[in-house]
Amino acid sequence: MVSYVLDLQENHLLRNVKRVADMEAAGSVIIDVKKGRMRIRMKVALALCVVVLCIGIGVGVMHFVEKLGWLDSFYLSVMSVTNVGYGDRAFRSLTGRIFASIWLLVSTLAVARTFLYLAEARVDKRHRRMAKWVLGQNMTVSEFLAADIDQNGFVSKSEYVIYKLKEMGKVSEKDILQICLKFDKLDTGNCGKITLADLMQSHHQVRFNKFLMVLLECKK
Ligand SMILES: [Ca+2]
Repeated sequence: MVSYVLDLQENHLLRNVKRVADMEAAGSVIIDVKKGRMRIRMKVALALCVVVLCIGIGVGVMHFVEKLGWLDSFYLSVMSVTNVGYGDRAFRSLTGRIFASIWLLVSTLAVARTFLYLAEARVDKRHRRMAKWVLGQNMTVSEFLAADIDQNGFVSKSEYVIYKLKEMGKVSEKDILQICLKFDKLDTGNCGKITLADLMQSHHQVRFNKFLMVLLECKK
């Protein structure tokens, strides 16, 4: 009976979470995913544009200030921006060297950022593919047994959500353990749920501890 009531509460909560999410997104869940993808692509494109701009500026300065040919300018610019730097060519004029000290700093940061965004895009793509694969899988008996965390013979909606999140690699066993420990701390009545009374009690306890610490410091 108790577990039936708890399940009813759980379903009600999950329905509410879904309804709030629906209301907030107003049916834009898919658009949000697309937006996320667009944002990462846009970041990569912008970072690449900055790198190309850095190479372009370098080519211009080397050609007009250092009096190098277009091909040599491009070669030295790419070598410098990509931090390869064979050292077979260098800036000779004072203006060129002053420019290089700032330009190399900016372009190195731009290249580093581009690599960072490229890695981020790759990880994001892998996560999306993983999520799609996990959601497309049907549940086997062994998976059912693994998903039934409290081993009461059935998989509740929250157990299923946790299991799928774990499979997607979005949450680890360690994270779940830490959350469980935090829950147990908040659940002062040890009844398997956090009540308003538990919350008030823990707030009072924190305030009381702070008060004690202030008192002790005053005495010192
Ligand atoms: Ca269960």
